[in-house]
Amino acid sequence: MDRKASTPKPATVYLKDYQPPAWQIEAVELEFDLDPQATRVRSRLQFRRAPETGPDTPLHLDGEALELLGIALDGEPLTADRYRLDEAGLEVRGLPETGVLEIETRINPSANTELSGLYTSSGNFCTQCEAEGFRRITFYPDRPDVMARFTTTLRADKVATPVLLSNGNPIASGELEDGRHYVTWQDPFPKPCYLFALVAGDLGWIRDRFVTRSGREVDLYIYVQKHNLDKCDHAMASLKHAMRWDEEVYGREYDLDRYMIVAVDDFNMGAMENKGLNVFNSRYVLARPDTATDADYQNIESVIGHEYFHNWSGNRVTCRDWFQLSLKEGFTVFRDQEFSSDMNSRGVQRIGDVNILRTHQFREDAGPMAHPVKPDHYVAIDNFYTVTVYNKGAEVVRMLHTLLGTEGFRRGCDLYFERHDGQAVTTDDFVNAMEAATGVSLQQFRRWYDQAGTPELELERHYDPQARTCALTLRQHCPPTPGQSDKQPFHIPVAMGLCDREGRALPLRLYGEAAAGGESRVLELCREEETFVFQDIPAEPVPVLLRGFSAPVKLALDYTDAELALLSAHERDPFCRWEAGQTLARRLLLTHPPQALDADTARPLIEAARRTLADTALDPALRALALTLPAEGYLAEFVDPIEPEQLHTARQALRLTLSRALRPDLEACYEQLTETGAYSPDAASAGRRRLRNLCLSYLIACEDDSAYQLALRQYEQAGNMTDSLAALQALVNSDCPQREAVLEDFYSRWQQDTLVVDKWLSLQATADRADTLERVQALTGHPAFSLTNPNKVYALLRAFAQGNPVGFHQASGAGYRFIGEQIRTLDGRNPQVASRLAAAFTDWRRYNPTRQAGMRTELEKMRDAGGVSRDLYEIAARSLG
Ligand code: 0A1
Ligand code: ZN
Repeated sequence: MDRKASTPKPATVYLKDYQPPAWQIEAVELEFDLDPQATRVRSRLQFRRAPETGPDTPLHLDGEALELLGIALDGEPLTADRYRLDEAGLEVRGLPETGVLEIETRINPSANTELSGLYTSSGNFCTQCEAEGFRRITFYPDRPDVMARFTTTLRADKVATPVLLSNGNPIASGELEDGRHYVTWQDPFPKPCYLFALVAGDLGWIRDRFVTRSGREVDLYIYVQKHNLDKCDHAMASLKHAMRWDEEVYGREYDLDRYMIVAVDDFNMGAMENKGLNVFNSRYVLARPDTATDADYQNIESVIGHEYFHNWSGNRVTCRDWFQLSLKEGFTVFRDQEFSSDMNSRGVQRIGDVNILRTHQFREDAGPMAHPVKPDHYVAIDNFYTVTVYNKGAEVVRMLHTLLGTEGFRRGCDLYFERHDGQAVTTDDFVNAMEAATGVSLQQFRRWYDQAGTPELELERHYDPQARTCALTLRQHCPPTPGQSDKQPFHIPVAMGLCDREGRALPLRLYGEAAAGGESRVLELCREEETFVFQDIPAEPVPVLLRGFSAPVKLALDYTDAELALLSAHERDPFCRWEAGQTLARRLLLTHPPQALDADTARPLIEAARRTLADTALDPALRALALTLPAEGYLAEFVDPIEPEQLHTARQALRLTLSRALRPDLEACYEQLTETGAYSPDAASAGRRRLRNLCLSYLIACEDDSAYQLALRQYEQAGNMTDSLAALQALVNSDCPQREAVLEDFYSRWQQDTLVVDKWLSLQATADRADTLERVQALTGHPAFSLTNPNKVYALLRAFAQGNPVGFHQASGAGYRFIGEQIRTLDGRNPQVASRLAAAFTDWRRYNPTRQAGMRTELEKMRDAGGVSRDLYEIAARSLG
């Protein structure tokens, strides 16, 4: 069916149309009679007309998939002429300036497959209200600038549903007739409805206590399904670390008597910062050494931190409208990145964060979905929980930190929280506070919020031996993005240094300065082109730019291979040091055909790798990062068109060359790092495992029996999931005759643990085999898979579409057809998950004509399908342009 003939085009929402709310809700009382098929929701809304609002202005209440049972004003039922009900909600006319509206609705949580609003997961009730899920619970002005005090009463069967939770503190509870019971919760902080939550079910919990620095006692709870109670300790420890860190680094204390976290298996995203009652995807809570990898432990710490930090950056101060999403998300990602840096290794964290940004965000910024950190229009806001809003948004906050310094930035944050506590504000308010607290003008800096696209920086260097000066000319340019053809120059902080030919740092004195100002400094590039002249430079130096990746830009440097080798051996900034090695590897991969990537061609890289393997003074995690070849997704940014097979073959060829040339070194390093003690997820131990498992993955590239035996032995003897999974992955990607048997063994051992089964699915979806597509297709019928569980869809289908470029982009187009069909099926059940999966098609123009045609056909089918969701329509239509 053609969508245009059947369904009107979904409406676009524009930032320029923002109007403050005509009505405020001062207090809400909610009563839930919980039942899986028919939950009744009674709400009492204490409303007040805003002073600027005319007396005839109706009150609009959003509502979606609700059955209206009754409506009354100040105790009197409302007659039908006073309100109008349509698909978007309810409009009530002729209201007094203030009063109480009572509304009763009925909803069906067990039929809620979108997982937005109130739904059931493993028989328990839970909610997801961000961004616009509250309107699927009751009629309400579902916008973040309407903030109210919530009191919530939950009633349910006492045996089936012993635990009844909502935001704030419990103020009453008791028994009811017919075996039911109730609990009433009160949240003293006014909040937008997207922060509302309820959870009810038969859950177990662990409990702990945190004393804030002013001496307040806070009860901490983690609720899970009872069989998972032995997997909560790491999450609880992470929470306490996060609470302490926010006090120490930002001076922010927790504000309620209790903090609750609930883990659920069915969740569209990672986790949600509902006031005092965070709901988490169970993958970001549950960990035990035998079931979770080091990466899982790390992610749990980071997501627990992220949601906790939202209590201030998001909840106490929230967003005026959804265009301001990065106000809370960019800032909070910056905060969680810094938290992880302080808990683990700063260098490793930064390289990981830059990798995500450059592989995913740069790609988004260069494609049809490119949008500013503060978008100016959307069809479905759920599509804008993007790497641009989150990760580029965090880079923008990081640049503010770099420009203002740690103390200036902290003063700015203090002022921001002080000025706006209890308010719904904009990214401009955030920058204003930074300016007011420091006196630094950020007028031009604001462009980072409004202009999409990744700026490109070019460096020209000139050394004058007579004058002993080194002139660095920096030029910036930003390519056009959809709807923004001309860009104004950005305000770009460039952290830099100069070093001599032995790798020693040189003191930096800019022309006109009386004395050198250290060996590292931040240049501010504001115009399209600027020249910085350094004095007293005895010989031609090697410039080191973007230390710590100080700005989200692409930097073109004309380094010689010798300069790159020097930096990769001596540069003190971990990011720049790593980057130099990656650039060397990238040059090799992109300038030679795979068959030419032999030991002769790769000699400089082999020697650098040999030194790294033996450099026991260097953090093993940094050594592992230095030895990891650039990802295919990152290499793709440098070629046109993208030929996935070519990139893959080149990378595999270089891996084999390194493996053969370094075999004894790899074996020695592997043996040296063998550990026997009890598992600990700390950064140092995880770093050692990372390096050891990287050695294993190189060794198995040789495809011989001794490497297979090594991997099989590790699989059998592993005392933790990190080592077990790394061995399994090495085997699955090899031709080892036992690979199928080991895969089966893994499944039979772990089939009861849904999160471990996700790993098993992903391994197969990303396997480097000719028959992976057929395997993935077959797995959609396996009892371990379910299209209704987002984690399963991500583990199998997204892993294939986004983590297996060779399989997905196979020349026959079969990968496209398969994923396209899955997306269309999924769209009828869960549009958010469907549109996330559709992201695999958005940059179809980057491929050759045959692939373009295959991808475009699928996008057209999505866009034109009858009854397509707003979410999927927007992704498909924007992609097609
Ligand atoms: N605010 C959450 C992310 C989140 C967003 C939307 C959701 O449902 C559509 C769920 C969670 C965070 O940043 O952690
Ligand atoms: Zn967030």
